[in-house]
Amino acid sequence: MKRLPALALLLLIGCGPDGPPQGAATAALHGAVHFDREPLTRTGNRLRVHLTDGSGQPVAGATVTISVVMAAHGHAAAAPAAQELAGGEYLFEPVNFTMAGSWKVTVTASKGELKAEQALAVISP
Ligand SMILES: [Cu+2]
Repeated sequence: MKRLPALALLLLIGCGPDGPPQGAATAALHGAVHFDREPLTRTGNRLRVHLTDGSGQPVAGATVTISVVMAAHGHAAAAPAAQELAGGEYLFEPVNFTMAGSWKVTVTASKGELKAEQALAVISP
């Protein structure tokens, strides 16, 4: 019973998983984007997006899309839909390039009113 006050204090400070997001710190969406394997191949690449909020907590249930564009030629390649994995991770597979050269892969993520976008310049063999 002596330790109860200390425990209560810890719970107040801790970020409870059941509570709704609060404050400005969580009102952000951050994405870390990477391919599973580099250098890239023409087809069959796997792109992962890991979403976190302003507190560094994973963000599940977001809408995440990619576009695969070769700007120099003014064309795009078909992009797969996201598969949502656990822990705020989203997988795009396969990411295919229809020709060798410079491509831009743009990731757009949104949840509620939060939005994040990140573009990667990549080279396909
Ligand atoms: Cu092209």
